Amino acid sequence: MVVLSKPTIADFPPIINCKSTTLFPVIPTVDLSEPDSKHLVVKSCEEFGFFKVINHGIPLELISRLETEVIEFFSLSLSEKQKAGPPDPFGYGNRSIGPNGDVGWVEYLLLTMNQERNSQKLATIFGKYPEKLCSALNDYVLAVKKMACELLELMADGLRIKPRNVFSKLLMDEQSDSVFRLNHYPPYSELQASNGKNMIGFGEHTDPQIISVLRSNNTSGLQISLGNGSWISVPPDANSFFINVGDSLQVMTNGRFKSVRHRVLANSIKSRISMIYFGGPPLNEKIAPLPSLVEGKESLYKEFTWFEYKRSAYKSRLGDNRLSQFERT
Ligand code: GA4
Repeated sequence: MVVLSKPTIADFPPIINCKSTTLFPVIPTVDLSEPDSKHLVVKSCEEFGFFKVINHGIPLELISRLETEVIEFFSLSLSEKQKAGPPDPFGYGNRSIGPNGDVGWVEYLLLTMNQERNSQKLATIFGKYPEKLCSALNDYVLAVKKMACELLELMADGLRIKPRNVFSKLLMDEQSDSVFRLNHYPPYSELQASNGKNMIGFGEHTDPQIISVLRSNNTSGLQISLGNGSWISVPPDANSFFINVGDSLQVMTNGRFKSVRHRVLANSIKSRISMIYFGGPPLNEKIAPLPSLVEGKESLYKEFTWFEYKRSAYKSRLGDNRLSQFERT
């Protein structure tokens, strides 16, 4: 078994008091082998902006092949990994998240969907074309993107929007600005967090894109906000995927779907590994509420391009409400 080393994290990580956390009563669970899952998909996106997918058809072998490579990557020495950093925004990052001072108990690899650029970065570590990692990545991302498109089509169907590829075409576009993230949350010793408080792995935020597809190993940590100050811990399930509605989908559905606020708490005993595909539109794509979802109501958001939204996101702090400046007043 490969033992993951802890990243060198010099000063104190963020710590929070987590009194108001509960276990998810029942996680909305969408069975993709069920012919009529679109209603549950829509209901979950409206209520939580979050659901779990089972019977997804993605071979577990494909997932574990990538996970093995990822564990091997994070087991390298810090100086080796740092050769693929700093994340600008792509590459290896340790503790620091984004360009504006956010920190977490996490190390990660942020990758573009441009395979050429990824392999150039990774080649700096592996000394040659990092074939095994890149091929596992390609196969995984292809499968997960296909599932994300299937889900987006179920959403359009469930909302009775035509054409049903109105969302999925944005991910299928050659210019789609999608991102892939590999996170390693090392265990922290109880001593590092004081008074039984929890250490923040990845601070609360919403995802800017359309849809996020997360898969983690069997270590807990993910929490979802209910919007009333309470947080719900999501029991891990390594054989399933978890779906987040992103800010762009909230806008396109004129606020009907909720971009879910979420965070990750680090675990004191076990490493958590997560892999997330963030499906985004092309940079020049105009994001605005779909006319059929505005009919008879007011449009809640101004139109913006994905490029404009991203530019403002990279000026923000992780926990900021990035959509507020695009709301119609
Ligand atoms: C949150 C969702 C994705 O992980 C991410 C993150 C990005 C980064 O880590 O570079 C951001 C964050 C995320 C939103 C605000 C900005 C940008 C860090 C940050 C402070 C890759 C993304 O697309 O947006």
